[in-house]
Amino acid sequence: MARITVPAEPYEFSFDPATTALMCIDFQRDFMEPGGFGESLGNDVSTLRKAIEPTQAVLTAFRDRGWTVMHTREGHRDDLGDLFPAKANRGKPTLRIGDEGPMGRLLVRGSAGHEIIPELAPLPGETVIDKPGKGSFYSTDLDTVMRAAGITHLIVTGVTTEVCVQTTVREANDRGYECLILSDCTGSYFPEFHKSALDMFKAQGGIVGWVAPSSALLKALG
Ligand code: C5J
Repeated sequence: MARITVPAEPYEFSFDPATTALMCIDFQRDFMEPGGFGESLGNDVSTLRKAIEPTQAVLTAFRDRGWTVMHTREGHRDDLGDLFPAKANRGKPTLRIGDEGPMGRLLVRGSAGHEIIPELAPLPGETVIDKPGKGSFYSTDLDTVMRAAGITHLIVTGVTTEVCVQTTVREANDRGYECLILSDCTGSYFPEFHKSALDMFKAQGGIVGWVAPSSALLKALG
């Protein structure tokens, strides 16, 4: 397939759609909607919602062309056997992972809050990776699935920029994947962390990846 070149920072990002996946990281109700895990930590979840519309446009572009789309979800086993005390107790929250909330048990697989928001819901045939950690490679088969599909490049969207997106991009970079992070298709509860995470990705010649707005990608696609 012909390569596509996107104006990006620190310099243009070039990819072959046949070896590229669109990654949608943790667009779950637990992070994006009132009553979920994100709000239980004291966050204003409305800050993440501006990433939805641009991500929908990129998803549509990939789906219309039949290109690879993958989703991740952060969450735990029903018996919480994959939840370390270090994660469960961090911050001494009033509600912990596994506790009952308005959308079911917080960050537990199978609960309503663990689902991806309807606006960005996976379609049949799209890979969904369930992960217990922040990074999408830790304790999952994502690397195997991507290598089997011949994927070498990732176009990254998701929440939150400085937590699961950043951890995943760093893990991907160390495994040899080239990552373009779409600045407006990611979001954080903390605008300053969003900005500094994006700045870090592209610093030092793109030490972990490239950054561009979704408009630059969509324009490059024509
Ligand atoms: C967090 C995530 N923030 N998906 N998870 O705990 O970024």
